[in-house]
Amino acid sequence: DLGPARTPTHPVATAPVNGPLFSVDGFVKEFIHELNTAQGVALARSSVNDQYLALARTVKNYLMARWLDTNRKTREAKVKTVGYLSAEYLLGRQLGNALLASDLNEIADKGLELCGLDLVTLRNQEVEPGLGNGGLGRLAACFIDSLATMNVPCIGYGIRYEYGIFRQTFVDGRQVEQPDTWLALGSPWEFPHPDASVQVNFGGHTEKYRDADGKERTHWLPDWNVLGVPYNYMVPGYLNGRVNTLRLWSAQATKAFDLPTFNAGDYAQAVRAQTFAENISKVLYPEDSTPQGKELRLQQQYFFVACSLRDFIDNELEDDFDLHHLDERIILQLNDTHPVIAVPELMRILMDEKGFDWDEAWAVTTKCFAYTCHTLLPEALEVWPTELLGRLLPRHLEIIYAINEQLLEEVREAYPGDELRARRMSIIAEFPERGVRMAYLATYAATKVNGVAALHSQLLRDKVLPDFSEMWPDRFTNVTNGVTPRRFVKMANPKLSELISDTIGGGWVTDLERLRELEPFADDPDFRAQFAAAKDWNKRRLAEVLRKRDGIDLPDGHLLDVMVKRLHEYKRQSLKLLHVVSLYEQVISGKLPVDQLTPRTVVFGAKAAPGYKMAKDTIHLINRVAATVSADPRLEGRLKVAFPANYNVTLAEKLIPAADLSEQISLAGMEASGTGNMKFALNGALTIGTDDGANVEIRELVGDKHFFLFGMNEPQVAELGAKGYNPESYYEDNPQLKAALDLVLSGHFSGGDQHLFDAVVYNLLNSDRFMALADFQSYVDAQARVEERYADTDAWTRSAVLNVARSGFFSSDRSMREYIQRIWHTQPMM
Ligand code: NTF
Repeated sequence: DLGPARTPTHPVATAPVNGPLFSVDGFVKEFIHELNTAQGVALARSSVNDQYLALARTVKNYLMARWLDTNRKTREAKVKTVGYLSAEYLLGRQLGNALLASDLNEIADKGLELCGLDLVTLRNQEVEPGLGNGGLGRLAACFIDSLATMNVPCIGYGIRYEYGIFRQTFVDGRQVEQPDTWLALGSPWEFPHPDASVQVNFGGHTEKYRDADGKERTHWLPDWNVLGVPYNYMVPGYLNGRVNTLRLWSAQATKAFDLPTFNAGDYAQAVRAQTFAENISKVLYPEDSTPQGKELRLQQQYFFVACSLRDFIDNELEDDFDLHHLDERIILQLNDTHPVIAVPELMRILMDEKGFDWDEAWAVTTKCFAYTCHTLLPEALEVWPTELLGRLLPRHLEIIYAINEQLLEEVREAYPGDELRARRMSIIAEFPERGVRMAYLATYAATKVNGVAALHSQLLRDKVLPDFSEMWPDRFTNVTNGVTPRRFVKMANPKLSELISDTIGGGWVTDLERLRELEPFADDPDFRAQFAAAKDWNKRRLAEVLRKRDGIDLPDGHLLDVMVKRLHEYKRQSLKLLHVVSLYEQVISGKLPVDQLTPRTVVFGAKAAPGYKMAKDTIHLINRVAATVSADPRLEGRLKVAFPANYNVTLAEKLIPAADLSEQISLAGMEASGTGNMKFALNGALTIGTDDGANVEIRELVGDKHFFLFGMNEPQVAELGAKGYNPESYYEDNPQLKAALDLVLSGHFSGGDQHLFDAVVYNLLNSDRFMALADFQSYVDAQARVEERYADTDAWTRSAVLNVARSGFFSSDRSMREYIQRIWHTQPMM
């Protein structure tokens, strides 16, 4: 047992080895130096952006010596490293985390004050790097934070998108996407190393030849290539002196431009190759859970994976390292199927470049990869058409075919005569077109395959990969997701953190199970009062943010009911909306006296994939309902709906600590895990949720009494589906549901237009793939229980305290410990 993350040896470990002096004076000196020399301005003439950049560089300078030290020690120790391969890292702002990790908050605060500046203002200047879509990318960011804090060597590999997840704006209530120009004002956190660029090849064909020993070998003759330029980012551990690396790749043309063509006057043609190459890392694909099989996306995937393998083999290992032992030095974690092309790439390197035989190469490859699946939706499992894959990566397609032959041979041997099974398990799908099932390829090649919550891992075995789990049961395991307590409690919720530390000491930040020690204080009225005061402070802080950022007024004293996550039908924002519409309808129709309504503000935050029509229509409807309900005097300010645009990590850090109620209402069996659910519980919100994903584990831990469960469970969903689901019957049989839907159909929220929201409403009435109508009554009933508990302030706060005290399990440190012990077999460094 590795035990908890190492406790900080502060202040010794935080004292810089070679950096600026760890004092207010030392800090000010460094800051002014950065302002003058890197920004080239005097303090008196500097802009807030100058000041922010100088501050960021100052903090970076403090971390620098530790980073270099970490790199040197890790190299010398020749230990096994985690190579986390992820197409997304949703990092959030860097400054606050860097200050926290290096214990510089107080010094920076005082130092800046001496300069007449304000730390909060400078922190707000930072544009977050939004290099991910949602949970999958944020999970990667939490994991690398935990590994650094636990002293585990890790390199995060990914793509330096020039444009991250789009900036969402609303125009007349509809989502309009703007490019995310996160690099425009400068990016002080990155270190480009053009000198360490690597070449990545594409296209062309393969040829067979005989090597010196007369063995037949293959050789790829690509017809175009690009350069991958590494950009390094620091990943500082919390107060432990370790700084790991996140290495993101940017694509560049191998040749800047074609001089003869330029001289001949065809400027556009002269830079064509450059534009083409740079497109590869230009923009993050904005689809969450539903990938688009676009050629550029496959280019991105191969690009970053090829760069990363090359980098590790050529630059991180010693020159004379024997690659037969590669697994002693790296475990490559595949974050979903996006990096799975790394499997044939490693086979290609070992065979075509290093002269390994097939069996030798396969033996090494299968020890070096582990695969995490993050979904259950069939449409989210990537299948690359062989036509496309063969055109872009001909050698890799050959290798994949050979891997598949070997797989099918194994299957036929294990299950003689079961040709159907062989066909089911084939990595190559034949319908609707010939394609490579990346999840099957990953599962066959990996040492371990894991889902991200207990229920999800079970369904993964039983429903998504049943044949594989039957054949290789030991390969499958579960690691329930977690979130970093540094960013999402300590940093985002300073008042609660202070209260916790005052009560049980500060050790919880790296040993989150210690929150258990808070349990007895749930019955202490004094503690509860302080706990409630922290929540109030967070609400006031949120109110200020929303007023400035969105012009939204948050009423005082309301139950703050929050649903923030990507907009997806399976997550059922429409179910939440139906509840709101129903409350509103009951008041305006006189069925419910307004003074019986629990004063409530419902906050939505959600981006829709730009091409996802139903999701965008749902956003439009939410905005129209928000405008109508919030403006209706009959509600006497007792019900308000707010939908701040552009929900991102930065907003999450303000919203989550302020929330009373956390909405986790996906149809059972659809949400792989969820991680927002964990963040809310850890910040003292109560959950209203289905028996889905990690909700199941949250409820088990916090206790039924402190969790508002509703809806069908997964077997019931399966049963209803099998029986034949008829959403309209729920509409006909439930007057409250009918009235809510009829109000939308009447044009009440659309200025009399009775058809504006037909797509949303008739989708629910006629198809309702995610059974929102079936769960409506149960949801409404659960909301009534929420109101009852909320009316009893002491009981509510008691439940909230117990949610915090019992959620320590959901630290990403614990997730990492499980990966280390059951999957990676790596060691922390001392
Ligand atoms: C997401 N998957 C799941 O939808 C979430 O439930 C889960 O918490 C996160 O992964 C992290 O594990 C995806 O985004 C994707 F792309 F895999 F569908």
